[in-house]
Amino acid sequence: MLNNLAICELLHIDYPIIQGGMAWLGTAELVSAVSNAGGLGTIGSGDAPTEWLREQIKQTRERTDRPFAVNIMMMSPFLADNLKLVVEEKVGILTFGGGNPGVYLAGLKEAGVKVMPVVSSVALARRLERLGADAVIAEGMESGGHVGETTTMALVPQVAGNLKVPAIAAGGIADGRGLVAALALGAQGVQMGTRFICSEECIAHPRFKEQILQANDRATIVTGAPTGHPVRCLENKLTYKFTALEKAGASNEELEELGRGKLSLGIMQGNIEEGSLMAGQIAGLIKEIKPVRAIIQDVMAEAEQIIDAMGKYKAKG
Ligand code: TUI
Repeated sequence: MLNNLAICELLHIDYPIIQGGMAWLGTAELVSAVSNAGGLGTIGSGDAPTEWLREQIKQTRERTDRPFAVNIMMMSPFLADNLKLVVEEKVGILTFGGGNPGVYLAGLKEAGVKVMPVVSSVALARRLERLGADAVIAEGMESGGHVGETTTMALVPQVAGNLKVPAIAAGGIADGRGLVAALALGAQGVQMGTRFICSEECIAHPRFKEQILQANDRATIVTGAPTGHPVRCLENKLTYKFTALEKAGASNEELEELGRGKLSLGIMQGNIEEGSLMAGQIAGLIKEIKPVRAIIQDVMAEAEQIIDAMGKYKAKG
């Protein structure tokens, strides 16, 4: 079951599960584990320099011969060089986040790269399909990190219903129920970030993982809306500071200054009060750190069980 999805054929993967290309955490360890388990791992280049990305591509290739992707963050200071590198290195699949990659699509298509931009609106999804996107990842505001304004529940059917290319659902998904819901909404598969942070292979600091395990349904908050870059994180001392500054009408420069360097402080160094702990609303559902293979197998088994059980809703007669 679930082995005839177009997205699996497009990406040459076994299961319709993509690992979100998280900055700092989408490293060779996690990416190769996801791809080796039959999903699509994604290197998260974030705002990392080109040499870091080159090394991660090399290390990923040493650990897997399965397909994997690179996520390019549109706000990266190394955007142009990172794009050049992924074309040179013949990375077959790219995802984009945090902005509109429209101007790069024609060149990437010509280079034979499959492109799957992350979108948070139907308008951008349609524009990018017209420009040659092979699929889109429709990400709802439940997700961690940089967020749009529409929920996954509302966004996915509208994106899927307006596009010919496959849509992948992201934001608020961490188990088989989420996968089945995504398929019901017209998506071809799911992208998960927070669920994969709580894997054995993810290099996130153990204290960050533990904060996700301790989270409940209301543990996250969005800050940064006044700067035009709203970001969802686990609530902590840093988000209280952000909220207070925003209420006091602080300038963009002040807010950006407060945010500088805080992501690695939180997720890599484990400073859970002063650092930025980007995570999605589904954190409250995650209660266990598991190997990547178990995460993927459990999601698939649960999804298949639900699809079977749903036969009971068929009308009689
Ligand atoms: O990109 C993400 N999530 C992110 S990016 C990010 S930034 C960062 N900050 C510090 C260090 C490292 C990285 C953190 N989390 N998700 C994908 C996503 N993209 N969600 C929403 C969008 C998006 C937003 C606007 C896509 C396109 C877009 O275009 C606006 C336009 O120009 O139409």
